Amino acid sequence: MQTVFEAIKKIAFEIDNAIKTADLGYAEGENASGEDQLKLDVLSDQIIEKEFAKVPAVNSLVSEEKEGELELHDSGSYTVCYDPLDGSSLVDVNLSVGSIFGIYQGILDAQNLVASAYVVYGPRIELVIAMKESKPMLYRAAGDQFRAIGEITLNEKGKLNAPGGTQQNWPPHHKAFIDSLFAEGYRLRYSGGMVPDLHQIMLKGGGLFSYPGTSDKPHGKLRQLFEVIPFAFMYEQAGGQAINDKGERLMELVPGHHHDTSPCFFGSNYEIEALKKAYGVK
Ligand code: AFP
Repeated sequence: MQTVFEAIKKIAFEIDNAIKTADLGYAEGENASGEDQLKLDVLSDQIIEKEFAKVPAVNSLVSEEKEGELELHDSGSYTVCYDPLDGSSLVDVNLSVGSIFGIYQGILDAQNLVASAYVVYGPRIELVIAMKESKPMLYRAAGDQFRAIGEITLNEKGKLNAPGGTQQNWPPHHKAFIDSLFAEGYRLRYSGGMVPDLHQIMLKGGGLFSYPGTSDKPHGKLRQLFEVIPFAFMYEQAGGQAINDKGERLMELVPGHHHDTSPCFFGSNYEIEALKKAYGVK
C-alpha cells in the first residue's frame, strides 16, 4: 500500500506543475459522463496512468474521465478509482482544485474500499490519506517532499455550510433545512470544488457539505466510486458521518455502473442527525 501512496505524492507534484504551466483550453473529446474535457483533465489522467504503471501493487485503474478499466499488473491487489482533477473548470479562475483516489481490493463497492486519499492544489499542495483503524493524516508539500502535519478529527458540531446543486431544483424540505442552518448562524463556504470544500470543513472542525438529488439531477451529480465513497471513508475515519437522502451510509453503496452518481451529505454528527430529521429518515 505504501508504494501506492508514494506514487500519489509524485502525481501531486506533477499535476501541480501542469496546473501552473499547461494549456487551459478544451480537448477534442468528452468524458464518460458526456462532459466536455479540458486538456488539463486529459493531461492529469495521463500523469496518473504513467505513475501507477510503475507500481506492481496496482492491478488496474478506473478513471472518472474514461469508460472501462485499464489493466496494469495481474499480480497487483488493488484497483485505484480516481478523479484526476476534480473542479478543473475552476482552474481558469484560479480557485483551488483537487485529485481524489479510492483504493479498492476486490469487487468495486464501498465495503471493499481499503484506503482513500485526496490532494488539494491551492496556495499550497496538501495531501490527506485515510486508512482503516486510523484517523485521516494531513501532509503538506515542503520543497519536493511531503511533511506530516497531523491527524484530522471532526468535532461533534461545526459552523460551515457548503450547499451544492442548483437551488431552484432543490426539494422543498432540503431548502428549508439549509435555510435553518443559516438561521442557526452557519457560514456559507461553497466554491464549486468538492475537494477544497470538504477539506475546509474537515480542517475547520465540522459542518455540512451537501449535494442532494434535485429535479434536474434526481440521482445527484457526484460519482460514487471516484468522489463519494473515498470522501465518505475520510469523514467516517475523522469521526463524522456520510449518508445519502435515505439516511443510508454511503459506505454501504454498491455501484451498478462505474459512473453511477448518488445524492450525498458529509458532515459532523450534529448536522447529519439534524439532516436525517429534516428528511424524515433514520
Ligand atoms: P467540475 O469538475 O465540472 O468543475 O465539477 C465539480 C464538481 O464535480 C464538484 O467538485 C463540485 O462539488 C460540483 O461538481 C459542483 O457542482 P455544481 O456546480 O452543480 O454546484
